[in-house]
Amino acid sequence: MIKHIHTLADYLLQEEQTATDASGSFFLLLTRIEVAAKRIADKVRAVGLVDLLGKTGTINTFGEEVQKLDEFANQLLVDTLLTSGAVYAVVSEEMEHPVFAPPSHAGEYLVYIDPIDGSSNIDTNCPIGTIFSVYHKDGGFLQQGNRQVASGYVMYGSSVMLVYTSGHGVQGFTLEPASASFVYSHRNITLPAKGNIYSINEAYETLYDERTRAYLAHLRSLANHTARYVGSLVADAHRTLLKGGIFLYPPNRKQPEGKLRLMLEVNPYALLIEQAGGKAMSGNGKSPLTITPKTVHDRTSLVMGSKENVNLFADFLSA
Ligand code: P6P
Repeated sequence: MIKHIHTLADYLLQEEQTATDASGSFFLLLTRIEVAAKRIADKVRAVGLVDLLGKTGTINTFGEEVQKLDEFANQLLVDTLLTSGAVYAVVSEEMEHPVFAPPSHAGEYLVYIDPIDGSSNIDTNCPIGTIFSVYHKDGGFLQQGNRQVASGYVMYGSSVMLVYTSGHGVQGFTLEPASASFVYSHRNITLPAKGNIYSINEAYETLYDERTRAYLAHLRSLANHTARYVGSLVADAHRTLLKGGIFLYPPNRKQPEGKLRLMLEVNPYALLIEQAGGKAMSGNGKSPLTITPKTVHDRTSLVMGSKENVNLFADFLSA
């Protein structure tokens, strides 16, 4: 029997054929993200040998130290996207303001990127990733997350995976070294309704509010729960998508608004988790996808994962 090797390009073409308003530029956009992902993966694989370890010595506009790989990945993604003909502008965690495609190449999409998420883990060989979120440009730069056309991530882990949703479930593709193609490996990723893994930075325990602390104490009283925290959102979220449970980055006294970026980290994952049958909520107990951003760099808190786990946390919040 012939085994069909279904690549990302095959899947995108198939999606385009069924889409009513297909202009072809979504195919172009995702295949450009794919090219950039392969090039970043190539550097990540040998980051210790290609002088991309460590810091650039510069501080970004948010007061964060810029890693060499952050700078490399940001420039590569910006160049690859703005020359595609599918993108109008790029918003990046590494840049204060959007960058625009030249008029000759201006396309229909706004693309929001975290070029290397988890960059503090680069030097320790822990999984890191690229997060992306796509909107139509007509809605402007401050759209609610429920207006996303698509969102996804590339995870540079023991294998390189590209996972995305365009509103028809969550699909996963694994980079096959032999063919250098992203091959369809995870069809319609769906979270279990309940999981026994919780993921939170417990070093901040004393900074969390008492209801969050009561929730954590409850989890610890359960025999079958276990804690997993990489400190790289892409890694912690990927595990949550595949195994269920709950990921929490709640407000704490030092970061009362939360740490994660609403448009660049939280909303891409809120869409993925909801498309995979899970639930996401922000500080107000509602889905982050309903928040109207004030700036492209707004921060918020995030709790996401299996519905039963997130609902139990919500019960503790409202106790
Ligand atoms: P903390 C990485 O810097 C990041 O933005 C996310 O990838 C990750 O989930 C979070 O911050 C980790 O933050 O405060 O636990 O180190």
